[in-house]
Amino acid sequence: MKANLVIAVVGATGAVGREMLNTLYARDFSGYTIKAFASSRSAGTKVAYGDDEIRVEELTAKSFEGVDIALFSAGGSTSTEFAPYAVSSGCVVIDNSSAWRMDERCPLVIPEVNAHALKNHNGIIANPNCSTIQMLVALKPLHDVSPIERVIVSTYQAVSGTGQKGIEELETQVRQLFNGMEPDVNVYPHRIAFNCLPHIDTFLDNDYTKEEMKMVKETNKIMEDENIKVSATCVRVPVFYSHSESVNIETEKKISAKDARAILTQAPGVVVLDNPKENIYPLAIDATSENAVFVGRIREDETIANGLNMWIVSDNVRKGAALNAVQIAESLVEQDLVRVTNKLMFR
Ligand code: NAP
Ligand code: 12T
Repeated sequence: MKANLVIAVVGATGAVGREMLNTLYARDFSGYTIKAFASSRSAGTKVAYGDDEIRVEELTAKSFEGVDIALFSAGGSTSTEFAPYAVSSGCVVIDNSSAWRMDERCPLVIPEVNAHALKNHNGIIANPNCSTIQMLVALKPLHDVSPIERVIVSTYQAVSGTGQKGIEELETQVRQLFNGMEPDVNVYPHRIAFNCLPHIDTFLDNDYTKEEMKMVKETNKIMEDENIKVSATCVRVPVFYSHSESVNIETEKKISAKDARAILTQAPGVVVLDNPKENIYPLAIDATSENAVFVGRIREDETIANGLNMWIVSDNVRKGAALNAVQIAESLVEQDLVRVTNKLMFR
């Protein structure tokens, strides 16, 4: 890859930021200059980068001078405020928050699905929601064989999606319950330990949650097809890492379960684990710290002519966030797209 790029991780002390540093180190970026930014709270602390440590700097409007690519994962308000400063410094932003995803100026990219959308980027590229990413890595190869008309998805989402505080909330509640104590409820509206909450992000006027509507809108944008109907129910479960999804699709023409298995076995980024007689199917605990999207329980929906059911599992912090962002950076480098043409686009 092109040498001497400077790459910044914004939100470097968070659950996603740390994984971004691990992913950058593990892939082809080990020769690059890496910078780490967070809020004033952790400025001066250190984060691990391979065997080295990087000093965390406070994020300011001037942080992006000399930076080629910034990977943001410090929440939507930080992205809204600081991504425009980055672009005006000539730095390309890959943003993990939901701030820029539906902005028409910003491509929304899963490299296995729509790397071509990077071509005309304007400086900010959005990383989709974790639940959307793993679903579409598995559905796009089927859609290419016969267009998907409708998707019904229920998610089983890990607490790490809420960041470090979600992980600590589940840990603390489990410890409290095992010690006969009343658990403290701080992060979610109800206890998450030994429970399932049909509530991720905030409720909207249509009684769906924002998280559910992200899956709808992001699918249409990434697949460049407004005709795909998506109905989602997003559920938080007491799992630390990796989201699982029960997905039902209806296609224009019939795809047999056997053909679907063959198509997905060839698909980039997908691993098929589907041997029910041997109790083999994707599991959150097996997907964790893996790069792939795992698909199993592939079977025909016997209630309609052209329907399939499947179970899709992936590490939400990895492919759902850090890895996808780093793959976007790799694709930008490969396609020679690390440049900003209009520094004032977002000011
Ligand atoms: P986290 O563990 O809570 O980490 C938050 C990070 O943001 C920390 O590094 C924090 O730094 C930094 N930060 C907070 N406010 C800041 C500010 N004003 N200026 C600079 N840095 C600031 O959360 P996480 O799980 O890593 O998630 C971070 C963000 O990534 C989320 O808010 C979300 O937007 C996005 N995300 C996306 C996906 C996805 O589906 N693609 C999945 C998970 C998360 P301090 O140490 O200084 O507090
Ligand atoms: N609320 O990137 O809580 O839009 O699991 C990702 C994960 C938002 C996002 C979660 C969320 C996002 C969650």
